[in-house]
Amino acid sequence: MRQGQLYIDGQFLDAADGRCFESRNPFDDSLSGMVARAGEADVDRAVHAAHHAFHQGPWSKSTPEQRAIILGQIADGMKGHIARLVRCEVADAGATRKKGVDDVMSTIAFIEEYAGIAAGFRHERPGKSPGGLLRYAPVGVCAAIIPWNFPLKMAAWKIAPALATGNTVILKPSELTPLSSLILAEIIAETDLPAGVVNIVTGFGAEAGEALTVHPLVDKIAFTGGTHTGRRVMARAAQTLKRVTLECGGKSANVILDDADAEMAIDGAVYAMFYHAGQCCEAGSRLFLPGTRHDELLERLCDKVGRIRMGDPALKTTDMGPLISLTQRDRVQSYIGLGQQEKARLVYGGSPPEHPPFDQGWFIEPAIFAGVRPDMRIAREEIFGPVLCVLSYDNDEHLIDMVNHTDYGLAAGIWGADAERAGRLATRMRTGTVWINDYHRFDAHAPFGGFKQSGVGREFGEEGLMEYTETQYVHIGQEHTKELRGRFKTVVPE
Ligand code: TXE
Repeated sequence: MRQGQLYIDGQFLDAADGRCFESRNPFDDSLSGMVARAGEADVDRAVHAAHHAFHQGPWSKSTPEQRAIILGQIADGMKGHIARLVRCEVADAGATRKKGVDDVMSTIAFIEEYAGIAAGFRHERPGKSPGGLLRYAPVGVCAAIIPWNFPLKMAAWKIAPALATGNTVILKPSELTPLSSLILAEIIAETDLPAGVVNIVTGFGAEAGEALTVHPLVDKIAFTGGTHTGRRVMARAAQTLKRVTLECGGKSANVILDDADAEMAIDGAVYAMFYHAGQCCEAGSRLFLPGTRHDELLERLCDKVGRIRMGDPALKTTDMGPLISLTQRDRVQSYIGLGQQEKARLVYGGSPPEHPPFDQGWFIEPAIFAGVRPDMRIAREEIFGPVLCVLSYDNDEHLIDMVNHTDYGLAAGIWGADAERAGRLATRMRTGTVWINDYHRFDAHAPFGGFKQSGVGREFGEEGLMEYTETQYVHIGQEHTKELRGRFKTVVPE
């Protein structure tokens, strides 16, 4: 079992009031760690450390190259702890071994990619008006609040762009999955990053999370989590007009066109929905089948889902592990009951297996509902578990109406042979991402985020980086151009 402390101002500390909390393994409810429970006083201390490091320390004035070196050191440090990090994501977050390995390796690759992005970031650029130049200054103290479905990945998705642009950070991982962030703290402590630039506080949303959202010295909140929580975070952050980026829920459409290769499309649909037991914000949880091929594709789908191997996430052979918590399983089960009440047809699974080894943890069989209509609650609300809603469409107009009939707008998938038609449909979808003949594809250069109530702002790409900067316009009167050339030499012409 791991013991974890808070990481504040370069030091490992207990909570000021000495409190701890348990982190448990969702496979068998065993204890996976005991960690410090940050309260308001600890958050205040971490924020002051980040504020001091930003305003008094060298970090915010460092060059892009220096930032890239530190990001490289973090990635290299992680390479020395790969097996440990994978074990941690499996035991603490219920990731299958395959997902755990993918999470750790892709996190390392992502940070390395960001080191390159940091090195190439042009924080001073010529403006369009004469004598004008644009500076992209760091926002300041950034609080990153992250969920439990991709704990290590999401920590990196927030910390890397924040550091690449010269900010300081307080990371609050989910109370359900605090352990990989603490390994990350150990790794960061070994780098040359100045104390106080990254601080990690483990604790609960209602305590540590809330304290961050209203702290006057926090300049930006970068949040990933449920839409309901996102709304509350934004409302509280509004008291001090913090910059806020939110990556919230989704009810993403995955569309199979009538000319699609059935095998590829059904494989894609199963991957889009059931990866990590459906606990992905971008999960393809509404599957649209053409009326003309509905029965054939549904049969293939049930057959394919029947081959998902549910089991101990630590085993290499397991495809699907448990849900994160009993609360989450109860929530998913209640939606399965609701779907039946709404008269959708449960054509596959949906029960919690009660025999060993499943009886100690938070398992539920994958479920498929057919005959789903767009106005049903199971088609409109995020379930965040392995429950797929299948809808049938008559033509492209009918399809687009239903795809966009949702409060969410995170992602969508299209499977088909006619690229021109798929591209045309993509432009009519009100979502931040559209994957054509692919799904769950993330890239440090590809902006990701939601239309509508799926979020505010973008992560990744130039757009994502800009979310961690403030634009400063500097005008240089003609008579001073010469003196200032030295200071702004990258952009003031000779
Ligand atoms: O997430 P929360 P929960 C969705 C999904 C899921 C639902 C609830 O539908 O069923 O949200 O999950 C912190 N102020 N997603 O309750 O509450 C919390 O400690 C500040 C989608 O577990 O959103 C954690 O660190 N912070 C999502 C983080 O917010 C607060 C992934 C996320 O927790 C807070 C997870 C508060 N008042 C759930 N309350 C996605 N987009 O991937 C909580 N937190």
